[in-house]
Amino acid sequence: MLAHRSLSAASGRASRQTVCNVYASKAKLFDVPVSNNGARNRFIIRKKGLEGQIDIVSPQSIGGLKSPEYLALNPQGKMPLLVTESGFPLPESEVISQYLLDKYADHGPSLVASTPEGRVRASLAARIHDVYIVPIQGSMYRTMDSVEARAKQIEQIAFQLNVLEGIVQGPFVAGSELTAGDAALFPTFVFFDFILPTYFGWKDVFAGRPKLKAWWENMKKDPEGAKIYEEVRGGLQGWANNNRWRDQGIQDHVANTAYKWAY
Ligand SMILES: N[C@@H](CCC(=O)N[C@@H](CS)C(=O)NCC(=O)O)C(=O)O
Repeated sequence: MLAHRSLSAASGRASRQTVCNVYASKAKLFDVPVSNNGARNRFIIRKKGLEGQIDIVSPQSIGGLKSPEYLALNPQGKMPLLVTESGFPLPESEVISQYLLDKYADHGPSLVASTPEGRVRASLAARIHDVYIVPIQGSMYRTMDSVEARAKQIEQIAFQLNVLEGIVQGPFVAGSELTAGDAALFPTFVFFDFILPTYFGWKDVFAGRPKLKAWWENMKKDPEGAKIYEEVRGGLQGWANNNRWRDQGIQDHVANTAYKWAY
């Protein structure tokens, strides 16, 4: 039974005792390995050494993203979702990241830049990612009715890569310090790096984008970055093994040479 349910049911002394026990429970991040949004939280959890405080569990453990129990916690039916140790259900990966940095500020590296300029660069990168990239990332791997809409969104991904090239300072997003901005971008770049060359004919996602290229190589060398790379890429490889790009009609779309696919 999840904590907030017990909370709403709580009344009287005996129930308050139950609440105390529930309050003592460990925080849970609902997520799966291939989830790029959740991977930014997994990166932060590991980087800050919070595995003892937060369990990472699959939404399937409570029936899946669209189950009544999960929807009661996150009506959007999306992951990641953090249920804090006090039972508060917190969706939205960037909000979760900021909560982790705040709540566990004294635990491990801060992952917050030491200057206003560094901090704003990190939050700008995360915002560009969330506002302009996440809504169209499905064009790389989901079924879409319109070949034209898919082609436009792939072009838009190329444009947003150029925008990010102008934001990343190097060697990390915010300069010399690793921040939540790096955590936000890196897992989605695992998608770009795997999918765009394999299924859309891109030669190299980083061609003409030297800052992103240096940042990418740097992030892959980071131990927690390497783990995220393996998890997300492993999930994408699983999709490939199941012929996802054929079965979702993506390969048929890309075969249409009236549209440009590679940038
Ligand atoms: N803005 C949300 C996006 C969450 C999102 O789209 N999550 C994906 C996985 S990375 C998901 O749950 N997809 C399943 C679905 O939409 O049914 C966030 O940053 O957490």
